Amino acid sequence: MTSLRLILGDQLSASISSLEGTSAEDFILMCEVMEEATYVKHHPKKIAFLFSAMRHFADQLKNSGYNLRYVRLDDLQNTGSFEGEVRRALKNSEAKEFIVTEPGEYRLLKTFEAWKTSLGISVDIRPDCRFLCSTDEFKAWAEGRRQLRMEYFYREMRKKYGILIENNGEPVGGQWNYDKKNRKPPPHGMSSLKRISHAKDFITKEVLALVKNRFANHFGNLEPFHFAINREQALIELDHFIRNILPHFGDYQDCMVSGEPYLYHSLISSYLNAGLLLPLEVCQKAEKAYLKNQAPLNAVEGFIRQILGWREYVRGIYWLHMPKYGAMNYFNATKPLPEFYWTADTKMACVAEAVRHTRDHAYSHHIQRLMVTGNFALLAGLDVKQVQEWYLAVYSDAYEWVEMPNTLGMALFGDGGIMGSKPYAASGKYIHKMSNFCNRCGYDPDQTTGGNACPFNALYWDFMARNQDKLKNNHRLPYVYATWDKFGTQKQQAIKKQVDEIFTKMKNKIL
Ligand code: FAD
Ligand code: DLZ
Ligand code: SF4
Repeated sequence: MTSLRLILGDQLSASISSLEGTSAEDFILMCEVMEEATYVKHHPKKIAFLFSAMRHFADQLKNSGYNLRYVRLDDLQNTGSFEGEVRRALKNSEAKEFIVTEPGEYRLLKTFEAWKTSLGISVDIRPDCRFLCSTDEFKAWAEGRRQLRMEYFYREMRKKYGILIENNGEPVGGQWNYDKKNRKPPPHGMSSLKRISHAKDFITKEVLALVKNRFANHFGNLEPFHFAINREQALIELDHFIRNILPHFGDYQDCMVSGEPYLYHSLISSYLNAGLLLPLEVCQKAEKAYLKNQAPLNAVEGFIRQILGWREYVRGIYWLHMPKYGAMNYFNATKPLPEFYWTADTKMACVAEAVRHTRDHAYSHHIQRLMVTGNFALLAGLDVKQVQEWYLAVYSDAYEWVEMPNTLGMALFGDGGIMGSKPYAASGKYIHKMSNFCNRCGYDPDQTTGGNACPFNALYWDFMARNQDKLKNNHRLPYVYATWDKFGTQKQQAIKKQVDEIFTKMKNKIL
């Protein structure tokens, strides 16, 4: 039976399940569509990366003999949507079956499922086997558990894939997790190692011109553009990371430094999420570096945990709880997203720095996403939908399956504790300890009230106080409430007044 097979922009892997069993008369469809490029206003670097990677992958498939139909954004007949393009491709075709690998976003899964009744041919939605834990497997693991803690899930995954596991089934080194050795504050003068920059070929130059022309009103700088746009280049970046940077990954994983967006992070999330790299090969390469004494165990274990543990876990959470997950808002957070998330125009040096990294690179490392922009949004009670939309738009690695649990669950505790045992709320003291941002800030991280007190401090206490009914029974927070009580009425009122002033400044765009 002749089939039409759609490959999405984040399904750029030769092993994708939608290609399995393709025969000579089948044809493959890939399309650049406005609907996908604008359902949130994606960062221009993300659009350029995906379009260039899609065009390179299409060429690779053509060269391998696939019968490929590629629709460019500026093709005159482009209807602008997947549905329009699939229907157009089906016209005058013999196809009796539509095949697609399950998408990474719930809204698209619903679209494809609806086609089972509306498309007029058979529709086959196949599992995405690039992930290391299927959605059914995660569901089975979650069944009957009161709490879905990542750490226990991760141990199961280590055993399943035999990664950093001794012959007797015990973890290499005797421990499952070496985070105690990580999380060091940044040493004075810390800077990162040189990163790889890829030369732009004709395809990428064409895409850059297209994106510059069509998406000029999206937040973010398109150039300089240095992303890998095919598997070969992504592998070069991965190997460079493993050889030169991975040895330092663990120690300084949580550091933040002015003018240093990357530090010792791998920068591979966009490549993994689009399918240029596969999670198992990345974990195995890192494990090999440990076995060959090229990187210490705390670094390698910490890195592997992010991919084999966190990445699979957040996907499991997303599919387990959608669509209810998307509607959660545990703290009823509804304050509008302040303009400085788009302009970096704030006196808070930490927030300005994180937004600048985001604008310039479509990237900001995990701790900046979590403990700066995410933490501010949590403490200030910013609207969870607006915050999620921001994260989905501004990062080149963002797709809802990974963005939503990280933003709503991890950063905003909007799921009420499905992902975390307590909110990642922190005062300016944490940021001061883990970064050098406060040295260049107009605010003082040691002050909670007063004209130049760090806004994170009063906001932290106010967050705890105003959500006391929801958090007071949390077994990890009694000391926080004991301290709050010890403050006494006068100090508590001063903090409340400080917070009112912070919100007024935020409204007047002078925070
Ligand atoms: P490294 O620090 O080098 O980590 C290695 C790899 O581990 C990453 O490439 C990534 O694939 C994986 N990883 C690490 N942490 C996580 C995590 N929490 N969840 C899933 N995978 C993880 N990651 C995305 O891929 N897309 C997103 O849209 C996204 N949104 C986020 C939003 C918020 C609020 C937060 C706090 C985190 C978010 N993350 C997201 C997770 C994490 O911040 C990024 O994966 C990481 O910063 C990517 O940079 P890197 O490749 O240099 O990662
Ligand atoms: C993110 C994105 C963008 C910007 N554009 C396209 C596109 O034009 N064509 C396409 O196939 N995919 C695109 N994508 C990726 C999809 O949004 C992604 O496949 C879904 O969100 C599912 O994860
Ligand atoms: Fe951020 Fe406060 Fe430090 Fe300024 S003083 S950089 S606002 S944590």
